[in-house]
Amino acid sequence: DPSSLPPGVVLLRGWLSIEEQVEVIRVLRDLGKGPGGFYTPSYGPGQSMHLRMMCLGKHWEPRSHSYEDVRSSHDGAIPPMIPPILHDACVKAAEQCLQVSQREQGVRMPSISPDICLVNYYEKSGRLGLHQDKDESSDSLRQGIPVVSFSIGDTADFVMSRTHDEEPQTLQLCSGDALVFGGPSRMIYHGVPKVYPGTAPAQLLEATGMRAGRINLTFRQL
Ligand code: MD5
Ligand code: FE
Repeated sequence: DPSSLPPGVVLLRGWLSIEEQVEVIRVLRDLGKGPGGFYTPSYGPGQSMHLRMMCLGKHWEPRSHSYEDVRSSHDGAIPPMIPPILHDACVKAAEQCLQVSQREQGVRMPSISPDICLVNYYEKSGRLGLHQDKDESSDSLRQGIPVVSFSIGDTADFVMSRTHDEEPQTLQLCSGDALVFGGPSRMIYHGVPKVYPGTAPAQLLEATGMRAGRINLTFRQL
């Protein structure tokens, strides 16, 4: 029930067609061949994240919770630019979500001009603990500039809660879904406790040769 989502959170089920999802996978594969491809981020010794990541536009540095021009704690690679096709898909999804949130939730959110796209790759046991996205500028956070995300591949449980103690609300994110968080929900706690292997659309696997796993793209304005 989308009307039960917190104000500023909008879910567009099946926003990306299978053809668009296939194109995104192709673009990411090409980028992954060069420097700046997928790696396992780590907060420090013995503190690796349970996913692989590729940063586009900027590097997100877990050790300092900051954005940098190079992968300083990893290999010094410079992140690839955000390809125009992904940039445009982000802006288009955001525009639709802003309309929906204004109409259905009475919430006004600014648009987004994305500076970074984090690509998270979750394998079978991939997960992401409960956290807030708060490494962007105080201006960006204060204005509630939304974060836009696209899910591709296996279905995942996604949890969110307004405070650390409240019982989280669980949602399933499926291949092609777009999720936007902004306005009063920009600082909401969220995480990905579980992915369901083997749930990706057969057409996507056939067209890409993609194996099990979930890809999530999040776009942010710094
Ligand atoms: C994911 N990614 O599925 C998750 C959630 C991340 C991250 O949380 O920080 O890379 S995608 C939905 C999302 C994205 C950004 C912010 C919020 C939710 N939020 O503020 O709740 O890989
Ligand atoms: Fe996050």
